[in-house]
Parts: sequence; structure tokens; C-alpha cells
Amino acid sequence: MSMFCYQCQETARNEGCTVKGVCGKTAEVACLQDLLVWLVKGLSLLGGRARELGIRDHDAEVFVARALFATITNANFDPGRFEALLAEAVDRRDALCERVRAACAGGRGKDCCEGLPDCATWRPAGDGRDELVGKGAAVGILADPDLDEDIRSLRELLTYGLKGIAAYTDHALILGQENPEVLAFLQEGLAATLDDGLDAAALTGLVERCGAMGVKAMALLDAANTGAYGHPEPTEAELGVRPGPGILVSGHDLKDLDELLEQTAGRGVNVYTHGEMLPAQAYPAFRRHPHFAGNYGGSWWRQAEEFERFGGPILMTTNCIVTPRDSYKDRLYTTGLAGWPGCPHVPDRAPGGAKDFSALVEKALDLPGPEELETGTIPVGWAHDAVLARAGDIVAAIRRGEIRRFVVMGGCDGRHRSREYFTQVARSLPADHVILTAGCAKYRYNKLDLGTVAGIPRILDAGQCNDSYSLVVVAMKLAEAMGVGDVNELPISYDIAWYEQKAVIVLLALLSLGVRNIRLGPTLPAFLSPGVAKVLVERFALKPTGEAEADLAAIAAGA
Ligand code: SF4
Ligand code: SF3
Repeated sequence: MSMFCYQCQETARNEGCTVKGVCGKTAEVACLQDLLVWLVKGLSLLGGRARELGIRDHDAEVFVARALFATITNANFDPGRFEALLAEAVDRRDALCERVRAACAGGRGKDCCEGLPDCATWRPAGDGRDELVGKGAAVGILADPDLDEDIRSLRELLTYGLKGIAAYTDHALILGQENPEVLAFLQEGLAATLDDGLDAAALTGLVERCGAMGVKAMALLDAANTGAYGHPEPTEAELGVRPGPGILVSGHDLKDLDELLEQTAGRGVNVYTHGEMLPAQAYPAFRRHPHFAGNYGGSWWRQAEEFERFGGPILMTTNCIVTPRDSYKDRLYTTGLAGWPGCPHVPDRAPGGAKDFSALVEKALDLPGPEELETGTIPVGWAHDAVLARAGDIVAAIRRGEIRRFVVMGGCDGRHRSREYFTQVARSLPADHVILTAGCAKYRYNKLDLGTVAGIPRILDAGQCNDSYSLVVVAMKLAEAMGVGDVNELPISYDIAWYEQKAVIVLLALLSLGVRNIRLGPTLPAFLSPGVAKVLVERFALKPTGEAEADLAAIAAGA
């Protein structure tokens, strides 16, 4: 069995994982994921035909978002879960095909399901997992060895952007928010990757639209999160531990944390955040719980050691999971689209109901409390509402020269040593430079004491990767307040770290807003062909991060 995956920054040799994922994804799961993406492309093609006939299959649209989300880096490693998603994909696709056929025959007397590609008609013979894996191996990224490399690159760039949108869309859906335009675009974009008639220019146009849809998806999630839990408030998040048992929550799904906090109230169990759940420390709705304790540990790739030392149950709400050690595998609970074979999984909520976290609570009560890793606090809660409340002071500080430049350093963290670059940049920026960040990239520098300037911390942490939207809002409002017509004229530099597909959509979102001169690191994506990379460089002045010293000099000079 072989595989090919190059969707994340840690792909082997910055070329592609071919035997097993650096992330721990087996070839078997990689093939099942490829098959799922292929099938939802077929489903999406039918979704487009259905929309032309005035039919919208809402549940199928939601399914496409969930299926794509399941395939993002470090979310789901469980082959059994993919088998279930594959069966659902085939059933939903065929049900939609029947509706399209019926509507079409009635209206025009022809069969709109004729001439469909294999991905819209293939059904497994029922020979089990091997058959699915075999088919997945045949339909993956390199299925057509003769495909033009720029077309392949653009199709994959579009697919990964859509995966990022799908993740944010799923989080918003869980909070009861959806944007029909974004749901339709997920299908339109996927279907476009099947269209041999689309040349590089047409695909580039779709990639740009994908970025614009990414802005909408992030805006929706921002409204969903703040609508449900209030605007984040500047807060000093505790890093130490409290006496007594605890549960650690990681990932991105705030509703899981919300329900867990409710179900642990008065039970003598503290709830801690980890990784991308750190920003929850700033939401008023969570802070009102006296048993909501501090943040434990750092970013996702350090979790094996941290989870071991935490000692209690861990709830992994989405990415990023790393191969769990046996020492804590039985207390690592996945939920939502996260999955690891052999780890207990908390099922989805029934309509109108809540998830049942009682198993975690009972487990926590049986286990010792967490071992302390560190002490102190870090500032969080500097999302758009908090920053804009101080817009007048900030603009005045810029005019006085007290704040000379903002540096957007959001994105993802990762294992590679080369990411020390971001620590070095953060540490060495002049005292009149303020870092705007979001996503787990901040763990490379958010525990450095960089002090304050003009009464605000020099690291303004807007929240999770999806809260990069907040940084965009801040830039737009600053431009307005300073009477600047183009965001590129603001004293803002971009030094973005990427790892997985949610950072891909953040990047595309920034490009769609016309942001130029973004530095991206620690490497450019392997899925960008030289031709596509050249277009991005020429049109947007996108560049790879370089040596920290040289980049610092360029940033200080306004580049
Ligand atoms: Fe490799 Fe990244 Fe794909 Fe995992 S997600 S298989 S590390 S490219
Ligand atoms: Fe991090 Fe996975 Fe991307 Fe949400 S937790 S930013 S990598």
C-alpha cells in the first residue's frame, strides 16, 4: 500500500508523505481520506446540478463540510470513522442523484445524471476496508500522472482552502450559524477540481473567491462565538495548576468546553485549557465558572509529554492530535470530528441536547490532579472588540511615534526547529513594534515578557486561528481611523507561520483582501508548483521567511 499527501507544512522532505505521514497518519487512513475527498467531489458535482434545478440538499451540504473537516491534518486517524463517513457519502450522493434525475426528467425529459464521472457513480462492492483503501489509493492526488503540474497545484490549493473553510463552517454550524453562500461554495469549489475545462486562470480565480469565502466563514464563526459566549476581554490567563482533579480541553470547539463546564459544576473537578483552547480563558461566559482553571502546557506538538504529566482525562475537540502514548491513551477522549483508533470517543449531541461528558468526570475523580508545568500568567483576549475599544489611544500612539509598527505573526505552530525563527523575530523586534497574533503560532513567543507599549501588551493575542478574522477587522478599522485608503499603506508587516489547511484559508483570506508582502514560513507549501508560487510572488509579493536578522531589518524598514 502506498500513499501520497502533501497538505501540511511538515510533509516529508517538503515534498510529500509516501509511506506514512510525519503526523502519524497511516497509509490506510490516507487512502480512506483520499477516497472520501473524491466521493464528496462527486456529491458536490451533483449538488451543483441540483441547485441548477432549484434543489438544495441542506444535509448534504453540511455533510460535505464535515467530511472535508475530517480529513484535515491531525484531526482524525480512525479508519473505522472514515468507513462510516464513506458509506454516508455514497448514500447521500445517490439519494441526491435520484432527486436530480426525477426533477430533470420531469422538467426537460432528459437524464441529468448521465455522463457523470466515476466519483459521482462509484459504489463499493461491499468487500470491506481493503476495497475502500485500494480505491482510495487509485484516486488520490497523483491519480493522473500526466496532469499539468500547475493545474494539480491549483486544484490542491483550492481543496486545502476549502478544507479550512469546512473546519470553520462546522464550528459555526455547531453553534447554530450557517451561511448558505459558503456552503454552496464548498460544493462549487470541489466540483471545479473535477473540471478539465478549467485552465490555470479560471482556477486562480476560484482560489481568490475561496479566500473571500474564507473571510465570510471566519466572520460567521466570530459572530457565532461572540454571540454565544460574549466578546473576549483582556485577561491574564493563569499557567499554574490548582489542587484537586482536573480535565484538560484541547482543540477549537467552544461548545464542547461550554457543556463540559456546565457538567463539571459543583463536582470538584477543575477544567483547564490546552493548545488552541487557550483563548477561551478570555470569554466572560466561561470565566464565570469558579472551576474554570488556567491554561496547561503549550502548543499541540508538545502534547505527548504534557498529557502524560497532566494525569487526568483530556478532551480533544478537534485538531491537533499527535500519536498518543499508551500511558494516557485510555484517558484521551476525542469528540466531534476528532478521532484516534482505540481512544474513547464522546458521541455527537442529539438534536437540542448536550454531549454526555460524564465518563470524563468520573475518570477525573479517580485520578490524581495535574502536575505543575509552570507558573505565571499570559495576556489573552485581545480580539477586535477589545483592541478597537482602545483604537483612539492606539492611533494617537502611532501618531506620536510611540507605536511604530504592527507585525501580524499569526498562524500555526509545528515541530520543526526552524520555527525558532518566529521566537527570534518576536524577541528581537524593537520596543515600539506590537505583535498581532492568533492561532497556535503564538506559543513560540507568548510566554516571553515583551512588556507593554502605550498601555497595551506588545503581544496582542486575538485568539484561535479562526480569530485571524479579528486581525483583519483591526487592520480595516485602523485604516479607517487613520484615513488610509489601502491596508497596505498601514504600518503593518505580516510574518505568518503555517502548518495545516486552516492556515491555508487564513492566507487566502488575507490575499483576497489585497494584503501584499506577506512572509510565509517556515517553508512555502510543497503543493505550490514553481509556476503557481511565481504567480503568488508576482501578484501579491508573497515571500518565504528568510533569516531572522534580515527579516527583522526588512520589517523595521517597512517591508
Ligand atoms: Fe504528511 Fe502532513 Fe499529510 Fe500528515 S497531513 S500525511 S504529515 S503531509
Ligand atoms: Fe494550531 Fe493545529 Fe493550526 Fe488552529 S492546533 S492553528 S496547527
